[in-house]
Formats: sequence, C-alpha cells, structure tokens
Amino acid sequence: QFQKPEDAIKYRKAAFTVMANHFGRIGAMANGKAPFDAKAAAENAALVAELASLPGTAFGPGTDKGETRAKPEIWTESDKFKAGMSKMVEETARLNAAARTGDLAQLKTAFGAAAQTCKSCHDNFRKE
Ligand code: ASC
Repeated sequence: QFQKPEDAIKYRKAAFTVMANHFGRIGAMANGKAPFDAKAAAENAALVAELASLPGTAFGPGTDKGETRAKPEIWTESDKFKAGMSKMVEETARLNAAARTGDLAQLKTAFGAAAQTCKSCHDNFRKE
C-alpha cells in the first residue's frame, strides 16, 4: 500500500489537508462567515465523509518518526485512537446526511459534533 513510512505520512497529511479545506468551507457557512449555500454544503460534506476514512489507513508501523506531529500514544493506545477515528467517520457521515436536508440548523449541529471529533484527536494524539 505504501512503499515507505514517509509515503504514508505524506498521504495522511494530504488527506487531512484536503478534508480540512472542505470541512472549513462548511464551517464558514455554519458559523455565518459565508452565505449558506445548501448545494455547496452538500457537495463539501459528501467529500468530507468520503475522505474521512482515508487517513486512518496510514498510521502503520514505522510511521511514528519523521515529519509528523503524531504522538506515540497513537500506537501505545491504539484502541483509543482507532475509536476516535471511527467516531470521526461516523460524525462526518451524519454531517453528510444533515447537509443533504438543506436545513442550516441541522448542518450547524452536525458540524459542531464533527468538529469535536477532530479536536478530541488533536488534543490527545497530535503534538503542538
Ligand atoms: C476545522 C479543522 C480542524 C477542525 C478543528 C475543530 O475546520 O481544520 O482541524 O475544524 O479545528 O476543532
């Protein structure tokens, strides 16, 4: 799947970067910083939900060293890490469903829940 550990590190960072971009576009609407566009929100949420499952595949053995802010706890508390990743996948699926309703209130709620799953892993598993 990955030739070298550094390829996996690059891959997961790229996946997070693209995901954060599209998540941020939804966030701007949810936080009133951009006009609500239901179609754009749905397109972005579909992308986020699809991308959410990718980075978790790239934390294999040997990918704890190099250009990464990944904390060792990812591997020493891997059940907790995997549960956090699964929670992100679940909440981004909910965000996708909420975006498809076209209802801004539902989008805001689901965005907040999804953002909390990002934050929780950053707090626990990412270095400053
Ligand atoms: C974002 C983004 C994150 C999360 C996080 C939520 O828009 O890029 O990493 O939300 O900041 O607290």
